Amino acid sequence: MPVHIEKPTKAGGFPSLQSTLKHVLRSQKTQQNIKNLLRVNQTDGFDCPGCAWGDNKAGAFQFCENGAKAVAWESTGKIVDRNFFAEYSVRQLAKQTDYWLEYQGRLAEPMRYNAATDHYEPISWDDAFQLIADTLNGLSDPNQVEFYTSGRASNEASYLYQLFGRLYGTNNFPDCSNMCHEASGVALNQAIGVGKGTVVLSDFDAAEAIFVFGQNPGTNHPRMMNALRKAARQGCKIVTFNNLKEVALERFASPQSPTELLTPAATTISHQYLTPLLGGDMAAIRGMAKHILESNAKCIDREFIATHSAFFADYEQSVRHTDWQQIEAQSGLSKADIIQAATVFSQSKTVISCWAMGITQHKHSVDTIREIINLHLLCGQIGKAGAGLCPVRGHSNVQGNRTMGINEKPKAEFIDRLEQYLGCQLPRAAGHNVVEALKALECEQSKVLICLGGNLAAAAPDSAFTYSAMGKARLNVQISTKLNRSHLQVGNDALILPCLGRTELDKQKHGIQKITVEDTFSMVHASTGMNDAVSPLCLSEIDIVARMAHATLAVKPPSMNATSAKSIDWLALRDDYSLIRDLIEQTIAGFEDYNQKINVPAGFHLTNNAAQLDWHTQSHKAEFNASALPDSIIADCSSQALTSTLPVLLLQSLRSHDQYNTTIYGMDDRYRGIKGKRNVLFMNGDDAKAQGFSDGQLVDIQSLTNDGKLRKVYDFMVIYYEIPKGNIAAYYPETNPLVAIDSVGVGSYTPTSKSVPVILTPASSNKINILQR
Ligand SMILES: Nc1nc2c(c(=O)[nH]1)N[C@H]1C(S)=C(S)[C@@H](COP(=O)(O)OP(=O)(O)OC[C@H]3O[C@@H](n4cnc5c(=O)[nH]c(N)nc54)[C@H](O)[C@@H]3O)O[C@H]1N2
Ligand SMILES: Nc1nc2c(c(=O)[nH]1)N[C@H]1C(S)=C(S)[C@@H](COP(=O)(O)OP(=O)(O)OC[C@H]3O[C@@H](n4cnc5c(=O)[nH]c(N)nc54)[C@H](O)[C@@H]3O)O[C@H]1N2
Ligand SMILES: [Mo]
Repeated sequence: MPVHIEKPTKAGGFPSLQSTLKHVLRSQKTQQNIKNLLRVNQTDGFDCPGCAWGDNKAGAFQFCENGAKAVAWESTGKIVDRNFFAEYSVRQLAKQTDYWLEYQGRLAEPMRYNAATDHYEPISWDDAFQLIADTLNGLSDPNQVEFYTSGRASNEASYLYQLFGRLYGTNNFPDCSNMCHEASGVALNQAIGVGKGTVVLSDFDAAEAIFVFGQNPGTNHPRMMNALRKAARQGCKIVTFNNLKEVALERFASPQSPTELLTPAATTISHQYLTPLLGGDMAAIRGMAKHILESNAKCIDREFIATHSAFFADYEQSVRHTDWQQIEAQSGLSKADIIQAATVFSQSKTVISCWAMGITQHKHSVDTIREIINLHLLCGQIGKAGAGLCPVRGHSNVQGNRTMGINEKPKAEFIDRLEQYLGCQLPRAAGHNVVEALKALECEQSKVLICLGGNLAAAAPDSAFTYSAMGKARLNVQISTKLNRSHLQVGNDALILPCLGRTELDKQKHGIQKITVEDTFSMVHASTGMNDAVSPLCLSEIDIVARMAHATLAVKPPSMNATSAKSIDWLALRDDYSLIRDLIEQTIAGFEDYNQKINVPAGFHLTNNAAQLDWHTQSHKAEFNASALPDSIIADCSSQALTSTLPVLLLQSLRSHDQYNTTIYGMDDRYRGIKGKRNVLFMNGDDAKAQGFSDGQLVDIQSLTNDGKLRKVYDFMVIYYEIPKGNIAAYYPETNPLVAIDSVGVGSYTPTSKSVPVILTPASSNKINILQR
């Protein structure tokens, strides 16, 4: 029977408000959450734990529907304590869905896994820290520990965490960025000498054109929709490149505009909407550059190229050698459409390009982002008001984490300054990223896993491999707010350390503490919680990290490599976070007068050299990249794809409107018309019919990889959908078992979760779904 999907004609509007209210009511703390929402992103309020988009702290509501879900999800009345864990064994919990696990409430006391009973049991905080210290100090090599970080940790927490890890002796800092915007950091660093975007929020007012590549802001950065809506209404031309027709990028109604809220009225967002094939953006952008060069368009900024750039001649030649046939075939777009987009680019005095996971999670992501940068350099579209590059970050402080040194490959200058201050040597060899960390755990070269937030088990690729790797850790330490699958990957010993969330008051010896975060525009500002802690046994992340460090490093000389290090008073830093900021000020460039500058409501901007046309690259210029287009998108991802007898489709794994990464808030995806289910497969009707699949039929999905291992998920419902032929889409994390651990981006090591070659078969009867077992 055909599946009836009701895709709305516009995004935002009244249903957004309804949904906000529904989630607030469900939190069981309605009054508090209404108060919470009024404090989101306000002066003296807390930073929204949703996404990393910036705001101007200008009064009015600064939250969106999905920010409200994130706040209400954290600020719930339900708790998970010793009674809960006495009731369920780990084996029983592992059979539950991700939604069920997190829905049980907030983790409320520290717990230790008992392998004999298969239950988590209470442990005192002191004993937990002692266990960590004893385990770490019993290892023969500091590189046997993996220090994972997810992007919600504050600047203060992540700074202390990296300091602890480095003084202990390792650069093993895998983080969520490795699975997210890593390719952006790599490409931007190579080309312009800084791994961050060059624009600020006000640039969106001054742009004549905005290009949005591979991003779904209606769901994942809803506050960005206000900037896009305002720009569109001012006549700015927005050009979207997205594999799917995402409704918010077509028509958006601001919940803050009475007419758009209450009538069918909405603002048309995209001037042009292109639907390239998965992984085909590099070809499309190359086509734009080719048209601009071939037509010798006026926008070519010869002066900028001569003064500020290197390797233009190589690039020009590479573009001339790329033929239109390959461009059209690989992008799936017509030459005419590409020329239309190129014309918007070339005729606009100021252009911003934004991008997110649709660009970064492919095999050739680094080259694709280099091509976006090439186009901007060609037309001098960087370092002036209204123009520049904007990788739109995901987690609310993921950019700040990197600034604070959460990086498995720290820059030499960063280590130099830390060493100078500390008076000791720190490790310099590159540590492990996420994929390397999992592999090291799997072969038992690494023995301990510590996670500052996040849900590595469900976020990482190749679930079977990841579960096995995490289960081999001698000790698995999870610092978390909610129960999730990472707590269930237990071998010998594991700890759940419950922490405060953003919304909660953080009281320490020296009073109520604020923390700081950095948004996607490099604005650093303060955040203060307002609710009482969900349980007196929850500690702040900073407290937990400081006490781990204190317990571990007190008995040994700091760092197994270090000699006469300045001693760090971890507990004093924990008592007064302004002392951590003083330490940051002394050891990281750009944080002068840190404590004073965060008293300003909107905070302060970290200097971006590239935005000032100061290029910290090898050549001291902005560098063009002359890579040729990949030979083939599918075959580059899997050699098996060439010999398959069944049609090979390319799968992207993406987010629904009701989830935050591995946190599932509900079963709907309103903007795509999906209700009550997540095991759906968006498929072109012609592709489906060619294989005899009817709308609503259940199929199994098997990925084609290089190692020949069977990776399969079961019972996905085919939904006939507007998507380019040859491409399919399904939700993450349900499709993570399909992404092979070795399938990573060139130069970025990011799992290629937006290009997974797969084959489909009618649903079979014998299935063992790896996700819940
Ligand atoms: N509510 C909510 N907010 C979030 C998150 C969340 O899960 N929920 N996650 C946060 C995090 S960590 C991140 S990184 C961001 C993620 O934000 P997004 O990057 O918007 O996240 P995805 O859902 O992965 O969406 C990818 C988009 O790219 C498109 N796409 C996929 N492949 C291609 C391609 O090859 N070419 C083109 N042109 N388009 C493509 C997809 O159709 C989809 O619209 O959001 C952050 N904000
Ligand atoms: N197939 C596929 N895989 C992907 C992606 C994809 O698009 N497709 N996207 C990738 C991306 S972009 C990312 S960023 C990663 C996400 O990877 P992670 O950042 O590791 O995962 P999250 O789901 O954001 O983590 C959710 C958990 O964080 C904890 N938490 C929430 N708030 C706090 C807090 O304030 N403090 C602490 N300590 N813990 C907290 C809760 O316990 C919750 O269960 O997944 C990646 N994996
Ligand atoms: Mo992300």
